[in-house]
Amino acid sequence: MKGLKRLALLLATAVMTVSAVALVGCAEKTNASYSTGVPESYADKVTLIIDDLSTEEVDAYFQVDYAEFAQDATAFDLMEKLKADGKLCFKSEDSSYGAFLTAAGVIEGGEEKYLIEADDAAQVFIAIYTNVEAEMLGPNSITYGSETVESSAVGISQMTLKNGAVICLTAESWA
Ligand SMILES: [Ca+2]
Repeated sequence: MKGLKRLALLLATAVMTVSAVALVGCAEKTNASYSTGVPESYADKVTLIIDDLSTEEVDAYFQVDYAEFAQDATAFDLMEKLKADGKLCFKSEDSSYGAFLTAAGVIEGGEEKYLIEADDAAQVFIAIYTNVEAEMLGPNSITYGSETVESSAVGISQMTLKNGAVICLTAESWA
């Protein structure tokens, strides 16, 4: 009887050890806070894309359920949520028309990794695109799978969201 109890205890310890290893393995797999390429679907989601246009693929995208946002939520609320969730990093300055983005990137291995950055000396700024009709300005557009985004007519703090919204950030030169 005593022997059996000890065996049961040993087994339980072994199972716990295996579980702990499995959890660590899982955490490592989901370490990336973002995806690359074009999303399979935009339905019922709000998508934020960061695309360095000098590389062919979409460098990072994030998707959040549309249901998580209030009706009057802005694209900046989306960015703040992703930042609070430890997935996105960005730099912004306050301006008279709300936040002015100067850099955006991902969190990788707990570190901030900026993918696009504004650079006044090089005349590079963060350009913002959207597929929300109210703010689509054109004529610049980029197509990501089934969705086409156009230059936003307003700043990130004034941009609205919708079910299936795609907000895209790139770095572009005004020169
Ligand atoms: Ca790219």
